[in-house]
Amino acid sequence: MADLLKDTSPVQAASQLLPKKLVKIGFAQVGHESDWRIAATKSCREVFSEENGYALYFVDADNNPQRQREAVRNFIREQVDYIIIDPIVTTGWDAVLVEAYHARIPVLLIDRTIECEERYYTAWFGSDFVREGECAGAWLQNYLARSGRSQETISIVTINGTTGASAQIGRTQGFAKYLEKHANWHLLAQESGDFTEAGGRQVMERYLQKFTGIHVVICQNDNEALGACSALDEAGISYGPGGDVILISFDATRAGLQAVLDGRINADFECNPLSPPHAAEAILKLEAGETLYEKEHYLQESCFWADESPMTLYLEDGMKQMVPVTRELLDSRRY
Ligand code: GYE
Repeated sequence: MADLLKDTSPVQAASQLLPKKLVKIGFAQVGHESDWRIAATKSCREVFSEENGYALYFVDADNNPQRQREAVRNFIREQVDYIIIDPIVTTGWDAVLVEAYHARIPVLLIDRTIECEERYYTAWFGSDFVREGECAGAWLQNYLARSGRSQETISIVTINGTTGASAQIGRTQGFAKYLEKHANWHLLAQESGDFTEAGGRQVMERYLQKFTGIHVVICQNDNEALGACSALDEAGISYGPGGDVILISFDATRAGLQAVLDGRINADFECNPLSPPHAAEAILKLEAGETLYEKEHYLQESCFWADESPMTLYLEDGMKQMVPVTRELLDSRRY
């Protein structure tokens, strides 16, 4: 005991007895619709743990924008220190953001974005969804050229994500640039599968009743793609490399990349779910009294396919190499 007191001043000793002040975080999560979302939630819980000095108020809005806005209002009432939102849709946020602003609670956005004045959020960490859509378009263009099908009429259907989500809007816009370039590419239909496996399956079933000779199916996430696979299996239609239908997906989750490796999905465009550690880093800076100068922060992402041969995508703002999915690559993935 005496030894202990020798090294520690009475003030320090007393402060060590006090519980550490936890930083209160309110996180309004989209829901639990996909593998990607589960990975994002897991990352958030790991990063904002009590052990790391946080009290996390976590709300799963179950894909209901109204519920998500209410969650944020409750965070304001609870006077949390920071609010993190992964907004289901881009619109409808004005009033709530103004309330947070007047309550002087910094708002951090992760993953999806909000259409609002910049002053209403401190920073955003997420993906370039337009670029993801462009990558999918550039890949299809190259793939068709390699298969000697550049001049063929190509019938395309899209299974979109949740309507009005920035991920849906961006991926659609990015791919649309390539649709415009190719008069022989025909978009037969685009319906929302709500980023779920059940949604993907139902939409694909409807498409198969309506259309014959679909050449390309674009699913805006892996869960929808897996749902589409079930519908195609049931209809006895082959897909993936060597199949009748080219299947394109987004996210590159473990299940998605496994499907690439298994020859079910042709190409998968990564969307990185690990933005919570970046948000935590920003919060540490704010806690230390630092100013964040940059508002928008894009995460690193890759484009995957099962082919080992090199393929370069030439995009408006640079190049991207397709990465082959191998067993080793899959084993080394964090989510
Ligand atoms: O693609 C999907 C998820 O917002 C980027 O939401 C995210 C999307 C992701 O449910 O799997």
